[in-house]
Amino acid sequence: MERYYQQEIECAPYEKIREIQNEKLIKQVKHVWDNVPYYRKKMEEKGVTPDDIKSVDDLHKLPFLSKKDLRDAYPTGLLGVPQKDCVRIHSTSGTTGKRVVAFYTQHDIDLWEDCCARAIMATGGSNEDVCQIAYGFGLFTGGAGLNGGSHKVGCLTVPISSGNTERQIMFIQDLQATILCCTPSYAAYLSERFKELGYGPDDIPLKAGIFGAEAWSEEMRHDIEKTLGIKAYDIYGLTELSGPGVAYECSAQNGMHINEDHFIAEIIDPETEEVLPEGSQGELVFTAIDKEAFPMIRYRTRDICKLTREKCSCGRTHVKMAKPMGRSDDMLIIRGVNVFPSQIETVLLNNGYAANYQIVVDRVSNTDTLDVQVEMTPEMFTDNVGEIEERQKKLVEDMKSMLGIKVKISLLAPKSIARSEGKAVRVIDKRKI
Ligand code: DLL
Repeated sequence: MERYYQQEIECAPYEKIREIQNEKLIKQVKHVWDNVPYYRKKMEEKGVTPDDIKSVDDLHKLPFLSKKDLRDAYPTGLLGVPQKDCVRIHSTSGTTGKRVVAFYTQHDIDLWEDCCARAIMATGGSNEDVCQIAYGFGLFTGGAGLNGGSHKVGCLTVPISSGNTERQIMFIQDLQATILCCTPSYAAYLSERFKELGYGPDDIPLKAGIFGAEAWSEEMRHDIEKTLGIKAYDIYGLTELSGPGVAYECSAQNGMHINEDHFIAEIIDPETEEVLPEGSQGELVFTAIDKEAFPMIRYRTRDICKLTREKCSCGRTHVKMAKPMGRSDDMLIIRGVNVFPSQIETVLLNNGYAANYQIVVDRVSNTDTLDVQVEMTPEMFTDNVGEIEERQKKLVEDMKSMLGIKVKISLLAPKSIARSEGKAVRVIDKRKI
């Protein structure tokens, strides 16, 4: 049986969603014009006023916001309400430049937690469930967002945060946790530990996982599902827009429904900034239409993906986004060819490797080099040089047909790459150091 948290809106006819979006967008543009001088200036520069925005069809007239704007306006320059009306901040883990600090009123938190509650119920969750939240708590939005959603659903919530893998396993077993929320790379690590400790899928009480915050492949989904004996669902979001729950997967497990009563999604060509027709691949842009404190309009996420509005078997009507290929800034340009780490992951997992890999990029004598370092699984591990060479050769060939370029493959012993408890670091680009 399909479960919904707010069925009426989750399954509303498209016309109804559009009506809500039109109404909220008009109001939001006025709110920003009146209260965010930074964005008002951008609108004035583009020669657009709130009177020009009568429906979603006029969205394209509005200026974009980018990460650079967020840095320039750091920390409070994009606030839409007096700071005394805000009740919380969260922040990105940005390693370059200034972090993004996002502000929330109580109303903003409430809507965000509703989105997370929708995501939990879309996996079949209910107040019968024990929901273990192994995303980090603190400035990162993962822990707090799903914690709030889990409360709204009425699950018994285990706010364990990330890390301490042995304790995670103890709680899952002792409290009979049924839903696990964490990054996919941490879920893969937990699967590995369960296996090493001799637990098979039938010994593990979990039935669903809600995994997001980083790109992960279908192959990784299958591996985690098999080892833990669960259904693994994707969840997407970003700090600037609230956190997890901007979009989430349903029982169809083939793309994430965007919560369109709160966010309007567009796909643009990242070079020309032109809006692309539905079904095209490009950069995802979001307008948050009912956030008070941090009202993002046409925010460029830099995530590359596609949108589709096909009828979904779950009954939800909100548009779906495909798994993002990665961020446009994760895209590597190797000898002029565009390479996404997720493509490399697909080749590795299709060849029976686990997602324990790292990509090292360098420039040697003016030529880009790409070295894929991947652990052999304990079953593959051998000191037979011929066998290792065969394996390397096979991966070089498969990478060539996936990426169109020749890469170097280094096969490592099991456990040589550090495991991740949050977002995994997949790429080391020495060209930037
Ligand atoms: O990662 C929010 C989140 C927490 C989402 C927990 C899901 C679960 P940030 O740290 O601001 O927020 O990072 C946002 O992470 O622009 C994407 O590039 C990436 N990302 C998030 N979810 C996914 C996903 C959180 N399901 C950035 N697949 C986004 C691929 C994702 N990438």
